[in-house]
Amino acid sequence: MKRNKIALIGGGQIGGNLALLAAQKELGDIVIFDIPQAEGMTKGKALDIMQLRPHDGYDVNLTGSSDYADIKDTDVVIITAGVPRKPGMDREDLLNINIKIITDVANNVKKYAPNSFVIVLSNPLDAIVYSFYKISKFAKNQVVGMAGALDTSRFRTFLSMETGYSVQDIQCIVLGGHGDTMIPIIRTATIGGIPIAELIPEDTLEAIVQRTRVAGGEIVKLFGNGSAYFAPAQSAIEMAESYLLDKKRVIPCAALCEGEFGINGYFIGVPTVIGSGGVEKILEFQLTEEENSALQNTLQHVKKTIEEIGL
Ligand code: A3D
Repeated sequence: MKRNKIALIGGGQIGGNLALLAAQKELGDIVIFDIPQAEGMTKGKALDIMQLRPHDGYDVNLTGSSDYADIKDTDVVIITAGVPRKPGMDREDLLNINIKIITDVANNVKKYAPNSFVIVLSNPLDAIVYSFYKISKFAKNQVVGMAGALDTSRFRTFLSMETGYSVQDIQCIVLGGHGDTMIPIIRTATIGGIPIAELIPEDTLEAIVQRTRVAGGEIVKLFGNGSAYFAPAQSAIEMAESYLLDKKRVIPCAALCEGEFGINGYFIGVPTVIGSGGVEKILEFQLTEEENSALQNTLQHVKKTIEEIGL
């Protein structure tokens, strides 16, 4: 069987961790791509990870490159190219810089890896994934944004920290745009199958929801320079793995809605099924009036950013 090939566009903090995780899971051969000024760094990271493989015995090859020809025939492309948030900067501030970058990336991915499944992480996420889709003209099932997987794991983490119970047994879903307007759907959250509202007082729960909304910013502040990278990388790998192994995991992702949840023509965080067909399905379910108006609110933010891009 031919080994899969994974291209990481952007070999920075998340890119390096993606390479490590993809190698450790033996998802396929890995190309770490970055701009020419960072070519040495991509080659260094690739070689460093190559040299840790003997410890665990996983047989995939890693290379670094700044030549797009090296991503030819890739199965999965994960895009982190861009600049991360700095303290005081919100995701929208990144827009102008990152839109230029995604235009270049989309044109090259289209040229060299037209059949790949593309996972976008660059911020502002909902707008950048939309731009990639518009510029590349890829099919809608081929393009997805990683956000909900991370937001959900943050929510689960905080619930576990509060209760002391295993993260493994905590289930929940976070919908909407990737930003302060995201919507953790509390009524569907469970711990070991028990509705969470039965286990955690309302005010504590509200504080956890609020912390989840600003969890990215909390890490930006702590780092003082740059944004989270371990958990974002793991979240994207989960999505890539579900595609490559046709697992059909149900993961909240920024997917193109065409009528689902009353949203038309925008990428926004919704529950998706990811399998060998890419985004195979968006799982729609009935929202309460309050959840629906929160979703409309988050949609307005996404729309505003997209209007600024003018695509
Ligand atoms: P960083 O370590 O700076 O890596 C970004 C890399 O992109 C750098 O190595 C750059 O050289 C490279 N790059 C810049 N321009 C290009 C280009 N034209 N082509 C290819 N590569 C290029 O950042 P990071 O890895 O910490 O974060 C990457 C992105 O992910 C940022 O936009 C973050 O805001 C975003 N991010 C998203 C989430 C989500 O949950 C959606 C979470 C954390 C970070």
